Order: sequence, then structure tokens, then C-alpha cells
Amino acid sequence: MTIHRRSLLLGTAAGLLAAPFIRPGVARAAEFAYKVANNQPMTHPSNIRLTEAVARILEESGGRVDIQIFPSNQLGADTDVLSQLRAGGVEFFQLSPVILSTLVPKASINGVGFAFPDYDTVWKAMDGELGAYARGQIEGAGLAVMDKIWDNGFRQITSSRGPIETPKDLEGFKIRVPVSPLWTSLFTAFGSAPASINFAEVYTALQTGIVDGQENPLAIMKTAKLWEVQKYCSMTNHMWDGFWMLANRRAWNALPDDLKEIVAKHFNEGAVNQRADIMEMNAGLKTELEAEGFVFNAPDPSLFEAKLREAGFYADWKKTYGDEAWEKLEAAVGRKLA
Ligand code: X2X
Repeated sequence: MTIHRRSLLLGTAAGLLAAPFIRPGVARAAEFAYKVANNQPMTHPSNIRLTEAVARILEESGGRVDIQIFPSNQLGADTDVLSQLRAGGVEFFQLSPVILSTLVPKASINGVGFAFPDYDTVWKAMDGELGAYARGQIEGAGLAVMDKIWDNGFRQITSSRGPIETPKDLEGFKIRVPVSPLWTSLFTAFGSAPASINFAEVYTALQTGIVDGQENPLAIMKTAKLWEVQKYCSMTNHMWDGFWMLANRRAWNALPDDLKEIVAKHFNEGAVNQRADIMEMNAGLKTELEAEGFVFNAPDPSLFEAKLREAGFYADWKKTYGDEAWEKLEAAVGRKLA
């Protein structure tokens, strides 16, 4: 129970605690009453599609599988929920592969700076060999994972201080990064001062000035209302990030094959639809965020990549991931990175 108490306090402190999302009229007496957690509010496309998916799973399983959504870190910060997932306290969890690397080191390979040029390349890679490689690593660490990764997006840097135009602007910059060695290393290579902070505390960290900036895809700037605490948005596209739908392996294996199939089908369909939603949302987001007060700029990414190369970022991570993973990444993006 201590975990729940702590999470509750954390949620309150972050001002993010909302009423748990409970579907009306559903008696919670299903044969498999499972939980799915994530770090996004119900307005994010992830939870819109997840709501649809769990309703379809309930229906198609004839009421046998009832999965309740816990959005907005209601069960705790990402790194805590990852522990709960392993222990079986939560059965499903949507998590960034880059944060997952705190448990599965090579799972973060998609997050290498400036590796992916566009979404076509991302989906070919993540639905192809690179994604299969990552899922193999995840399964090897004792978790189950659905085939289709959900989109988070291409990450952009926001600041309260001024636009990021060249790598020089990142020197000494106090930036929040998610908890992961890859993120810390990326911004250390730019000479920034990265602070590892779970998403549950990002808004408060920006509001109180613990950090001057953060980086996230536009969809999250929107659903987390970051214009309230940030001014500048620099379109660096420095990393593509997603969310794997992870499962506790015992809970997953407890499902008979026909139910596994139903759950996997709807979660994977949810991912594919959510990707399309974010794509559509992206088209209008810059204008919408400008209207909220964000000031945009589009720096030349090649300057940033050159700075990372000079700092040894690519050479170091090639060594850390090893040749097999690195070659799969290079094959996926169609060029040498180190
Ligand atoms: O923590 C973040 O910044 C977020 C929401 O993008 C992730 O889940 C990695």
C-alpha cells in the first residue's frame, strides 16, 4: 500500500491527480480485471484510442477481460510504474522505449539523436526489424510486449528563456529530460545541464523554475498545456519516441490464447489508429500552439548532429549498444551514424 500512498501524494504535489477513469455501468467482476497505466491525460490520442480498445476488448471477450485505464501517472511516476509492472501490481503499461532502457538497455536504440528523418522511416523500422529486435530484448527481460508501438512523436525543445537556434544555445541550458541514460548523455554532449525528472513533475518543475526548458513532441505540448509555463519552441526534431504497450508476463500468460488474441488485436489496432490521429493533429499544432503564445523557430538540425558527433556521442553509443543493434539502426535509417 505504501506505493499507492506515495503515488497519490506525488500526483497531488504535481497537481495532476484527477478522478480515476471509470467507465459507468460496468460491474468490476470480470474473470480478468486488469489495469493499464500511462503518463498521458485522457485528452491525448493515446487514451482516446485506448478507451476504444478496452471497450472493444470487453465486448469481444464477452465481458471476460475488463481493463481499466489509469491515465496521467495516477499509479505513480513512470519509473515507479515500471517496477509495479514487473511485480504484477499493474498488468499493462505504455512506456517510452527510452525510459524502458533503465531496465532493458538496448530498448532505447530508436532514441539515438537525429537518427530518423521522417515518419515513413520510423514506421518501417519499428514495424520491421528494428522493432522486432527491441521487442526481443524486452521479452528477454521478462516482460511481454504488443507488436505495434504507439506514437509519441518527434521531440522539440521548449524554453522560457529564448529560442534554441544553434548548439551554443544549449550550453549551460537547464533542461528537464525523462529518466534515461540516453537523454542525459544527449544533452550532456551539448554542454547542457540535464535534470532527470519524471513526466508527472514536469509542469511543476517548469512553473517553479527548477529547469528552464524541456523537450517533447508537439502533441504533448498541447495536451499538457506547456504554453502556460514555456515561451519558445525550437523545432529540433532531435529524437523520435514512442510508447510500447508492455504487459506483466504472468498476467499475460494467464490469458487463454483466444483472449490473448483479442487483447493484442485491439491494442495493436489502437496503436495504428493513434499514429494516424497524431499525424492529423500535427498538421495544425504549430498554428494552435502559436495562438496559445508559443514562439516557434526551426534551427538547422545538421549543426546539432555535427556537435554530437564531435562530442563522441555516436561512437560511445555504438559501443554501448553493440554492433548488432547499431547495424540494425543504420540499416533502418539508411545511413552510417558512427
Ligand atoms: O516523459 C516524457 O517527456 C514523455 C511523456 O514524452 C515520455 O513518456 C517519454
